[in-house]
Amino acid sequence: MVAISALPYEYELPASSHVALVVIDMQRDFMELGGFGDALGNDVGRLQAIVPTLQQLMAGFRELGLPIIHTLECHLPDLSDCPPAKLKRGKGAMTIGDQGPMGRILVKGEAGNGIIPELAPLPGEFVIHKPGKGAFYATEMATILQEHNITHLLITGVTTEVCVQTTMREANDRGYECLMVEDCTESYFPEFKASTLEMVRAQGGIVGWTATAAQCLEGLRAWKGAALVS
Ligand code: C5J
Repeated sequence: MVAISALPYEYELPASSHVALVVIDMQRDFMELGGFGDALGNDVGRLQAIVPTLQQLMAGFRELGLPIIHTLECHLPDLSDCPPAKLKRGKGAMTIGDQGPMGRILVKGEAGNGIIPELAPLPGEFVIHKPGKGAFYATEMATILQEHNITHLLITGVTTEVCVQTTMREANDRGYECLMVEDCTESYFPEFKASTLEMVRAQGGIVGWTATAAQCLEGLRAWKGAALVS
């Protein structure tokens, strides 16, 4: 059995497994000045640091012919799809739907809502627009995973304790084997990232596993290699 070296113990990749990479909300709204993260008073600079590692992981998935699912947190221009709690809360200098330097904040199609160019999806990759924090709420995520027989999800993106963790918990409850890639996720709050990593792998992996991108790539290459010789 091939496995990724992970915490709290090895993340097994049976020959029959189907793996996908989930890249959560690597959008200008969270990563750049003038977006939603910045409007809420956060230091967006912290999030930029994971981009090169995530680029390497995405390149590995593409080289191995494995699927990548990108998500964007966004809303229709009339905000009719926005959960009411989201509109009521999170009020900084600017909030969802307000005009910001890169267009209306968290509104689909606005410049600031796009994925950062360094991590742009390639043709054929899945792109999910999500109105909630989790990738399963009011989206086609469940259908895509079922249609492609996906069993294992490597989860990355921003922010660790909000949309990344919510998606991992949703996926875990639906029976997917989930691993959070620790150097491909980030938070505006380092202590929240550290706590999230600890809590998902606590109690024998109550929500799943954590590993680095290098550990994931090593395991995935071995798994693909084993499949080719069998
Ligand atoms: C937040 C996200 N933090 N993508 N969104 O509001 O985590």
